[in-house]
Amino acid sequence: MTDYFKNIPAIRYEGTTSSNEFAFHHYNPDEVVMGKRMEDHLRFAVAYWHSFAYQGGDPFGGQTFERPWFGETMADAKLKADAAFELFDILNAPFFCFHDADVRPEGKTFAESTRNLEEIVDYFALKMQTSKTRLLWGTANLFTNRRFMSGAATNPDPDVFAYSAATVKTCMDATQKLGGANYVLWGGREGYETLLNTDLKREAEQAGRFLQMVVDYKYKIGFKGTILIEPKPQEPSKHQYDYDVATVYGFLRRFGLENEVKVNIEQGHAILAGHSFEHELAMATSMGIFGSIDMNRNDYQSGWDTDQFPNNVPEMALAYYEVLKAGGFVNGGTNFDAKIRRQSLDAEDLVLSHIGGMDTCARALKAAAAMLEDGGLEAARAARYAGWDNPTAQAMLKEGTLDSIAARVLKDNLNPQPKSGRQERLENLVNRFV
Ligand code: XLS
Ligand code: NI
Ligand code: NI
Repeated sequence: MTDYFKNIPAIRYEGTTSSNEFAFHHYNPDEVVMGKRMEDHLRFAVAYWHSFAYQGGDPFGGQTFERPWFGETMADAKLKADAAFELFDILNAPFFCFHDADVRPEGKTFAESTRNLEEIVDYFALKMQTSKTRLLWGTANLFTNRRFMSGAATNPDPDVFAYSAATVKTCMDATQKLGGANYVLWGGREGYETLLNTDLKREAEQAGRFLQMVVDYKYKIGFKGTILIEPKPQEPSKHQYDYDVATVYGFLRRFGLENEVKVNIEQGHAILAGHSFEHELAMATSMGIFGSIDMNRNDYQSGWDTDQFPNNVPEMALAYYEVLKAGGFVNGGTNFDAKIRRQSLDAEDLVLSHIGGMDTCARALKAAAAMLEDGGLEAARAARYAGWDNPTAQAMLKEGTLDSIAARVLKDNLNPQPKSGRQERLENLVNRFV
């Protein structure tokens, strides 16, 4: 027990009429939406790195937060774990996510780092015996330490490739031991700063081989979860290889891994790639590689990954619409890859940020479900493509050739007339639900 969150009560659903800020107003875990409890739909996870490891720094200034667990010893790491599980309990959070570097001090050697990780994993396992919180995903931090400055799997130095592979092994072991539902690979430094020193072909081949090893190891240890790649177009490296969902799909196809690996899609990364969040989700579901989401909010002005807590319900509703339309999460969930601002110093801020995130997600989920149940959007979409249900159209798609089609266009004297795309009408329809 720590006294870090003392005086903060367990957060319960009190509904929209309550003015208690330490309560949920929209997130009611037991409320059934489209036949499923809200908690089981949303599968919220607290991100260890933002809530417990982030110290409030930005490029112009260092630490602003003071937390009793900031230190480099195993005792600090355990105190951090105590506080983390206290927050999970306060929020009634079903899941959490972590990187190795968030939870254990770096050792002087690889062996020492691994021992530290194993000790903390055992400590987590003990805590999980009395906590409801499960592991949504584990991952390796292959980007903070200077050894990874030129990449992990794509590093020009084979020893860094080896160190990275060994690190991922320990993190997959940790995830397996804690019963994680997924294992995530975000290619933090997998990219380049300048082509003048970069061999793109080699780096891609290294990355493909690395991912194959991850998949092989998954089968070797009998890990039942999903392997997820998290796309991001820029930051920290100028050109990140896993630019967006479509790029990742191309990479998976190139190495024959499109049936083995799915994607973890982050709102802020979608915005950095010049897409909307729902675009990335729709791309992934259309290609059968949708896995999980990192829910946050990017600043639309800064062009940087600001990782704020989400609060834009109309946008989030369109995102959950894509998730629900695809059948909802299987192993995935809603991870708050979001951090409080560096001026938000207090324990209360950590709690209230999550309450806000969970409430806005709940509002978005309910709006998305109402839109799906209404059916108007899907009916309009189906009507727009109805011509393709015609047998002649289907035959053209399957067997047509340019000359056979040209002959038919001439014979039938085809003269297609444009039809309205009805965008504003559909936007008005959405507006009734958000
Ligand atoms: C960074 C990423 C990172 C991943 C996990 O931008 O979002 O936090 O989610 O490594
Ligand atoms: Ni993320
Ligand atoms: Ni991110």
